Amino acid sequence: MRIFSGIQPSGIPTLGNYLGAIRNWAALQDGNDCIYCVVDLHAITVFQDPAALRQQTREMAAVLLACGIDPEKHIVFLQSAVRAHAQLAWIFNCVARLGWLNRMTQFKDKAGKDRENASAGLYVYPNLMAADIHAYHATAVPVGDDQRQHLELANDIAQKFNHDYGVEFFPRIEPYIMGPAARVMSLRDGSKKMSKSDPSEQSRINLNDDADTIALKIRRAKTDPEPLPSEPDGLADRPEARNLVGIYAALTDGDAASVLREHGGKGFGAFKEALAALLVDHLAPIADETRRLLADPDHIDAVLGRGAARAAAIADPIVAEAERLVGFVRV
Ligand code: AQP
Repeated sequence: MRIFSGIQPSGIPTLGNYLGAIRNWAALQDGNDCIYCVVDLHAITVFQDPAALRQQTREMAAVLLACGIDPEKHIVFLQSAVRAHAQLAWIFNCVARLGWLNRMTQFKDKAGKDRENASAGLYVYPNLMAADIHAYHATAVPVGDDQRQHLELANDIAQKFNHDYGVEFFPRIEPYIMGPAARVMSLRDGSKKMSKSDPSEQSRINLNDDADTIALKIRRAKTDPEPLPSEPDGLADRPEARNLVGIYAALTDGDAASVLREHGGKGFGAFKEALAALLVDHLAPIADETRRLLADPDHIDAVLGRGAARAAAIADPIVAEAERLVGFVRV
């Protein structure tokens, strides 16, 4: 099975990125052929300061390596270094229908009320994402729950391409949405997902937060006055409590029931302390290793350079064939 997934270097990766995606990427390496991409073309759909983008891009690559992704057995690279992504995205811009893009909830969330001022890139973001995956004929895509709709669109695009050109060229892809924390929510608002670009620093745990910062953010996380219920049903109308229990479950490889067997009936004070300790245990080694890797940016660049060459060797012939099917003349 060929696996593809990507992450935007649009800030410091969060606990949501880790539990919803990166941790699963690492786990899927055994027995699969994995291609993991830092999607910098996607990041600039919202303005990024160039110096900050360069820094965030290397940081994101370092985090992936620190989380155990093996760039020798698998492929880790930067999206902008492999031209095939943008080339196929243009073809997909001409295959996808406006009506399909109009239904994308991520665009609505990110553009907010000021739609007229959003970049055209943000609007066609899902077409580029479809190209990222189909340029490798990948069939499995590990993502957080927020990306489910984009993957359905990627399948619609492939199906329409195959139909329009009378071929069976792009395969169907399956989302891999794994674990009890496939959608980690903001620590300040249980109805909003945790995001690296949320203006509120208190809304998220960053993978480079130190122990004191993690403990403080968890202590300040929004909750309600009731103690924790003893059964998962009792979390139904309590999004903030459900979120913290989901994070605890993911970190202990359990589920809401196992967490509530241990902590049900207790107040949030003790539970938050236990959760903060678990988070520090998990995240401190990643932060230490990320710092160590970042001390040698030439090594990171060399890893990414080798990854890009190997990625292009797979994607270029696939995209060249898509261009031939469309009818482009090569002389
Ligand atoms: N809160 C989340 N819970 C679970 N999974 C999440 N992912 C993102 N947020 C959560 C998953 O992380 C992967 C990489 O995401 P991305 O960086 O490509 O884009 P995103 O989904 O838009 O993530 P952010 O953190 O919200 O970034 P910004 O703030 O820049 O938009 C994806 O698999 C995603 O599902």
